Amino acid sequence: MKRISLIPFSIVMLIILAISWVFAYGPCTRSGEMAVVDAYARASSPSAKTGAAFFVLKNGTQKNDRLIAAKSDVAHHLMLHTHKIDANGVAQMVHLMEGFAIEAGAEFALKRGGAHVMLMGLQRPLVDGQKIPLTLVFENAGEIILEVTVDNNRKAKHAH
Ligand SMILES: [Cu+2]
Repeated sequence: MKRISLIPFSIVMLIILAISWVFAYGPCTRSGEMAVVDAYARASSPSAKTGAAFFVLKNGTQKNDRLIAAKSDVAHHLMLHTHKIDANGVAQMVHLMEGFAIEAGAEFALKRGGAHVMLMGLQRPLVDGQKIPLTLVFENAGEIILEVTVDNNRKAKHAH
């Protein structure tokens, strides 16, 4: 009797495992959604009036998308910046009016020395461990509201 009832149970468990696997690791990262991972913010220096936020965007949707704006009450003005090397070999920050493109199914990483959300005119100091609110505005995905942890000591992974 016990042996017989064990077989259907293991089949049910296999089906549950299969379904949960599809949900967890399906064809896209969280299928159908724009995901924001590994977000952190830092001040340019301890007394600086500017800072920056970094994160990785994972476009799990079927559409090419674009981060077109960022909002937060922590700073007077937020801009989408990237770095470009000028004729003298000096890195210059460039304001991207068109924002950051994230193709369908692709990732886009904001990182030190590259693309970043510039926080201009900080309304309060960025203290390590504090969370700051950040709203990201996408062309297709709409608004994503997140909390970003301040980490002034984080080392740049791929800074030039
Ligand atoms: Cu900048």
